Amino acid sequence: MSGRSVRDATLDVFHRRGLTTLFSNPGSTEVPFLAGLPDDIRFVLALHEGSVVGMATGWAIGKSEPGLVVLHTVAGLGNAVGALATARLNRAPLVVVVGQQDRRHLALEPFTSGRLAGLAGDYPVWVDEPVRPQDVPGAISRAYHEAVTGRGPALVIVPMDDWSAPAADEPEAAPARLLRGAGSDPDAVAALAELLAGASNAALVVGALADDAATWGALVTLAERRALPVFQESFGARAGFPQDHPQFAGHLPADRKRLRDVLAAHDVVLVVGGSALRQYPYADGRLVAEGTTVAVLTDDPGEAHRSVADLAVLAQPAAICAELARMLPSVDASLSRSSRPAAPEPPEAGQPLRAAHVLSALAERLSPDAIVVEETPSSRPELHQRVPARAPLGFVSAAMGGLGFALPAAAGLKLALPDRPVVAVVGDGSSLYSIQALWSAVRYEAGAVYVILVNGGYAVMDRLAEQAGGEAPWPSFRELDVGTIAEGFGCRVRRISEHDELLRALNDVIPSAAGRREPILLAIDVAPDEIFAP
Ligand SMILES: Cc1ncc(C[n+]2csc(CCOP(=O)(O)OP(=O)(O)O)c2C)c(N)n1
Ligand SMILES: [Mg+2]
Repeated sequence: MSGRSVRDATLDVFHRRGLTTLFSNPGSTEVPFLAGLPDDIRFVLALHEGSVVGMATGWAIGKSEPGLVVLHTVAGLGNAVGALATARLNRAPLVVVVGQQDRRHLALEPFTSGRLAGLAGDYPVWVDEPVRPQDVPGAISRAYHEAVTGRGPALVIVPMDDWSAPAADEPEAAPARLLRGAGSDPDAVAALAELLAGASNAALVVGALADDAATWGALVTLAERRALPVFQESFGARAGFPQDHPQFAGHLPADRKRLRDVLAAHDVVLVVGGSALRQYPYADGRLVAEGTTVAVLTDDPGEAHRSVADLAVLAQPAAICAELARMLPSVDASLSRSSRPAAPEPPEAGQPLRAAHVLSALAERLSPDAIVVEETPSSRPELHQRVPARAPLGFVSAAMGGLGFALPAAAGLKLALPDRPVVAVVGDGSSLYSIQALWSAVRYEAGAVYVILVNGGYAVMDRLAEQAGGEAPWPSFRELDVGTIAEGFGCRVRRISEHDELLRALNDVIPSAAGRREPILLAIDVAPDEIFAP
């Protein structure tokens, strides 16, 4: 034995792996680890575990490396499950340490003990209950690798007495350094090249896994060289292509009928960094017209395996696309650029603002490197039309639609990337699921701009109820004052209901958003959208 404790050895792991920002909401079972935390580990408190994990998820997405989370036994992990599922679907690597009661009386099921291993279901990429206290540091090192490889939360459950146990003087069961292959396989390139070369009118569809600088670069070259239109998958969590590029052809519809229509002209569809093909409301029939060949290129096994495709290639998209662009001859063709809707006229006197006013005025002022975090269900299609993602991370949203992601994730993104403007566009209903994240944003100087579209209710749910032909039993909440709630958490608020106020506020806030350290919430009264057809 080395004279060091399991806690000492774990802190070494944190330092070696760069896990030096720790997102948490602590409880008694975590006190033995957290009390007296060294100064070089930055502790970030969030006031609900959904916000803890949401912030860490934003941080991990922004940094492209694991975020560190410490959760409090059953109650903490239980509160975090939805956010952990979102982290998994958003492919955010997280190392999650979950506290547990003292090993020595777990058999007696004391207060705050719990059955933790299965609580988050299938969503963690790895769950470990180390057999001995001495295995904890190695398990956390392994969790780091598991989180990156599996792209999601890796959980290590640690009984509270483990921290003071003596560390073992033995190597960890995890490699010090792990390299992942990123080369392009010649057979895969050849198969895709043959498909594209033989097509008379091919198209690309990009998914969330194409959202990195290398893949954007390779896709731009490929699309330009082959004159390929590029569609964004529907309901993706990230943008896979610059949406202001002439080859960008828009977001695909979220139902099969309209999807078939949009893709009808294309004999080959190559999906890059996504599955074939992501949808939202169910509709009958095929995804694409008969005779259309569908290929998928992704490094996510699940995405490759579930695709309705003639060919799926499980490989790194960036390397393969760069190679395809290099080897395929260039094609001359002019493409008609998909046009963006013109800014709407300001509302007549006495008429309310609409989401379109806010989104087009926002888009005019956003710098190209802005990170837009979307959680505005009824106006998401409008946001796609009016606010193009122009740089990697230009668009971020919750991959499976769980509300409560945007507020904490925007704070985490801003902490990770303090020099980029971070603007969260959030529905009033959505804002309430993790509203306490505003306190953390203020406390830790995460200067995100929160644009809240206050339409007084769950507009999207109301539209869906209309489409279902029944009356919505849920009420609206016009009287609910998000601004006052935000002020209660110490957040600066501007309330807006007129067009000139809107422009003034955006002029004051958006051009300087990159340098903000203090979050601000713009509570903007808008009329509910009347149509929802994503
Ligand atoms: C955690 C969670 N609970 C419930 C839902 C279902 N849901 C989807 S959209 C929505 C309403 C959103 O309201 P708001 O943010 O005000 O947006 P609006 O529809 O008004 O644009 C609800 C309740 C969900 N997606 N996630
Ligand atoms: Mg609403």
